[in-house]
Amino acid sequence: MIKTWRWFGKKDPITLEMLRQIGVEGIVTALYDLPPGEVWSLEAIEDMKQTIEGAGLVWSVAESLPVAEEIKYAAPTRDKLIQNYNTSLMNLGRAGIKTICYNFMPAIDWVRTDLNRQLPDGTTTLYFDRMRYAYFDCRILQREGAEADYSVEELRKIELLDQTLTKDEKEELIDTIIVKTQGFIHRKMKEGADPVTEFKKLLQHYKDIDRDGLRENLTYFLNRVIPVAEAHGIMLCIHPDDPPFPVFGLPRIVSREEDLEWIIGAVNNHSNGITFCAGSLSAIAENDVPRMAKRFAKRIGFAHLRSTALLPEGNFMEASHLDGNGRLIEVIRILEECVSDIPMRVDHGRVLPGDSEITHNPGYTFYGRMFALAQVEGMMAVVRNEINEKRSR
Ligand code: DNO
Repeated sequence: MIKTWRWFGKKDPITLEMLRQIGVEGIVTALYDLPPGEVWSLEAIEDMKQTIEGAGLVWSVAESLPVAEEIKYAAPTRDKLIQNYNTSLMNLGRAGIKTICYNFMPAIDWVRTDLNRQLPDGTTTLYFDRMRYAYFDCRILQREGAEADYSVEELRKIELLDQTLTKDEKEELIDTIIVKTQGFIHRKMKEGADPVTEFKKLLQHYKDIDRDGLRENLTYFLNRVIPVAEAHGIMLCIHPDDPPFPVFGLPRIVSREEDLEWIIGAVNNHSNGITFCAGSLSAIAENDVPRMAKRFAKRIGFAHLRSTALLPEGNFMEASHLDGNGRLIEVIRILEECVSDIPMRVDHGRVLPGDSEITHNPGYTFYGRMFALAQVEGMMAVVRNEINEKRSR
């Protein structure tokens, strides 16, 4: 696999020079200044490409070419937005960017409740605490009917949290769940807007959309964009839900083996691909991540390598890249055997000494990711050796 790195553009304090020096081969980036739905012009794409190539690297993946919410909830404007999406696809294809990552998570991308959970060795990691999430859902968001999603015991814990969480902790929960995590991946809050009110408005659009409805909207989208992707030699790779279960009463349709099976069958075309995010998929016990890698290998165009530690009571956190339910050694063995030429990047590094001095987006530290990349590189080297030996026998 090709070693790539998510880079946040010219404003990213982690420079392309730094990346070249640590052995990164390709860049994963997006035109972050453009809101979802807007056309990526050929000029803007070429400009980004030249910046990357000027530093001796290549632009391997566009992540994400974001799908506007209106497409996900089937607003009357969706056809126009799909047209824009296709124009961006064509422009990317013309510029030679052939791997594109997107997701179809309604209203909210990845969800964590704590961005700096202290580990015993002093480093910090991203964490999902089910009760804090539930507290946010029932008491901060006050989502209608939310209580029905929790057990009596859990509702009692929510009540307890209401008495123990400080005002600052409550504010921080809002900031973490709907401002910081969402902010850097395209959905910036409007200046001066109240995040909770904004998020509630967004949820309203999905009030009548269930799992089947969302599947229908994804099919509608795929039927219109995959032919364009195919014509330009592009593989459009859907990113799994993170975490892979419904949140805030919203349907999630890219979570399990059966979902991936359904998606690749919905439009049976090689351009309808998968971003194999081992980290997202590993956040529920029922997902056998290596088995999924094997089953869908032919449609995997891009890999996100990280792993999850599943904890009691529905909590989880990022595991070491050598550990956890992602079982990366096995995943790497499968991907190196079946799709050795695809780009991969590590994801969600810990915060290591020195990282707090370099401004970074949550999960996207320099040293933490460099450390993970070295671990992954080591696994890849061993696996490649094994494969070569096997093949020469
Ligand atoms: C979070 C990432 C996601 C992912 C997008 C892809 O850190 O895993 O933001 O890149 O959902 O569309």
